[in-house]
Formats: sequence, C-alpha cells, structure tokens
Amino acid sequence: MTSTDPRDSALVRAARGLPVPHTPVWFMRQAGRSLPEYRKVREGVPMLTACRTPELVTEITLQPVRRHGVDAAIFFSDIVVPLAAVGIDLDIVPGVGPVVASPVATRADLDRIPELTPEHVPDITESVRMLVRELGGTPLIGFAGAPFTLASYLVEGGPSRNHEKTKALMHGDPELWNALCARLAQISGEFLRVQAQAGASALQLFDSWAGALSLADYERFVQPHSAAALGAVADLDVPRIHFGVGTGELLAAMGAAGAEVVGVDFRIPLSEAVARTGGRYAVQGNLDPALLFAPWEPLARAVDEILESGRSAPGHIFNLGHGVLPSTDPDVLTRVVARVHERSAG
Ligand code: 1CP
Repeated sequence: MTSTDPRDSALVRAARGLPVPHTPVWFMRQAGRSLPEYRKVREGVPMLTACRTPELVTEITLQPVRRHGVDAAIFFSDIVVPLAAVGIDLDIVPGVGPVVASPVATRADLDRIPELTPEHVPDITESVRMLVRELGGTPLIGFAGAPFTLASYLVEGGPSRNHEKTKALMHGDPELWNALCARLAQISGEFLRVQAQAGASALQLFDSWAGALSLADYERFVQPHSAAALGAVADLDVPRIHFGVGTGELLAAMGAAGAEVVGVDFRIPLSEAVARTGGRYAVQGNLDPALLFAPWEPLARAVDEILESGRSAPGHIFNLGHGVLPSTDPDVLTRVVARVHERSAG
C-alpha cells in the first residue's frame, strides 16, 4: 500500500484508531453556500438536479478540498437524494430544506415506497468513480441519512422542530413505524453500499435529529434500524461514522449500532464522549460552528482545546459539531485546517 492510497490516509487511519502523522480535519457542509465558487456553479440549478449531475457533483465536492486543504472530501449530495431516486415526490426548497408532497401516514403510503437498487442511482456510482480518480490519495466520505431522520422528513412533510407527528406514529402505531424504518434502513444501507463499492473510503450515517429522542425511545424505536443500515456495509471494510446533534445521552447506543467512529456535537467535550463510550470508538468533532465567527484568538484556543480533549480517544477526526453556517468566512475555515495540522503534527 502506498501513501497515496486513500485507505492509508490520516482520516481512515484515525477512524481505525491507528497512529497518524497529524489529526485529520474536514467540515460537515464544507461544500456549499459559504463558498463563492459554489454559489457560482449552482446559479440557476435546482439542488436535486445538481446532486444528480456527475460533473457538478464532482466539481462541488472538490471545491473545499482545493481551497482549504482538508483531509477528506464529502460526497456532494443530500440525505433525501435516495428517497427522490425511488420515486418519492419531494423537493429541496431554498432556505427551507426538503419538502415532501404527500407525507407518509398510512401503510398504503409506505407500500408505495420501493426498495433502492443500484439501478435507481447509476449517476451516483458514476460521480463517485469520477471523484475517486480526481482525489488521488484524499479519501472520499460517502453518506446517507439514518432511518429516524429520514422518517421525520417523510412523516412531517418537511423540517420540524418538535417531530410531533413522527413521535405520534412511533408510539401510536409501532408496527407501521418499524415497517417504515425498515424500508428506510434498506434504502440508506444500499445508498451507502453503492458509494463504498464505487470507491468511497469512509461512510457517515447522519442521524441529525436523533437528539430529539430519549435514550429509551432511541433504543426501542431507532437503534435497530440504524444498526440495519450500518450493517448493510459491515462486510466492506470501510470505516463508519455515526453522527447526530444533541446526542450526548445517546453516544454509547449510537456506537453500538455498528460504527467505528462516533460523531460528537459541541455540547460535551470529546473526553467526556470518550468516557461515555468506554473508549471503544474513535471520535469526530466538535467545534461549535458559531465560534467560526469569533475573533481568531478565542477560536484558536477552542481548536487547541479540542485537539487536547481528543487525545483521550483511540482516534480523533477534527470537525465541527454540526454543519458550516452559510455566512461563514471561508478563510477562517482554511486557517482552522492549518492550525489543526500544525498543532497535531509529530
Ligand atoms: O440550494 C442549496 O444550496 C441547498 C442547501 C443544501 C446543501 C448545500 C441542502 C438542503 N443540502 C445540502 C448538501 C448536503 N446535505 C450535504 C453536502 C455535503 C457537505 O457536507 O458538504 C450533506 C452531507 C447533507 C446532508 C443533510 N441534508 C443532512 C444531514 C446533515 C446535517 O446538516 O445535519 C440533513 C438534515 C439534510 C436535510 C437538508 N437539506 C438541505 C437543508 C437546508 C436541510 C436541513 C433542513 C432542516 O433544518 O431540517
């Protein structure tokens, strides 16, 4: 294996708990509205169209790698892309997020959602292959949405603060809930599999809204389905990152669902996340994205503290606690990458 093999990159090594030349760093939502070059190529192109056009996906995915020198690319797509691919009528509305035309409420609604096959997403395979060729030794992270977070969009019909219809279905009709999540786990698992088989070097399952759940509800209604999605790629020897927001109480259960890396938001220190997960997993995180708006001195101090806190983990991948905010100054991100590399080398 040569040093230009992405399987030997700092990101993959950290995910596996192996020694690294420096702490790897990438940012959730590193591609996107914070970059003028992104706004330029997206002009007049709807989000879902962009996600299904291999040349655009490749260009947008590469933009933050060129600009910031991050240690990984994240595939430019969205968690709802595989749902649209199987025929669910939805759109990504600018300034809102995913909006579903006919929310799921009954067994008949669920029965209209087919399983995902690679034939639904030939463009995803093509995009990943193009990217892997362009990226050389830089690893590509593939991703999917976890069943709970996807179910929330499908049941609520769009973004939701309280997930009340979702929780009502979960508790009111557990049979339908479990059938819906089993279908979504198949779709997510297959979407991850397609990306890994086309050459992605790591995978992230986004359960962004799982922090809205109690541990008891998570374990009973959600974890088995996330475990099924992660289990669909268990044989592929590609490290799996499991991330959610506000999931301090769920970290051990999220690791146990079948991940090598647990994503941590900014609400607890990494050392605390390591303690809560018994040191069994590498950790990813956890700079508050709002701190990128603070003056450099306190920001640099926060970066250094996170590096220090991450030393207690078997492996640490530096990231934000959630996605880059659209009005972030991209030069600050570049500076954070340099700081992480400089302070963690040797
Ligand atoms: O037109 C646009 O530019 C729309 C903005 C946008 C972008 C750039 C959306 C709509 N999605 C994306 C890309 C995207 N989505 C990526 C790209 C790769 C990268 O990180 O650089 C990823 C990983 C996602 C995944 C995603 N979509 C998640 C999980 C990550 C997270 O932020 O927690 C979620 C929850 C979504 C749904 C979604 N899509 C878009 C928006 C605005 C939202 C959130 C809406 C809400 O608040 O519920």
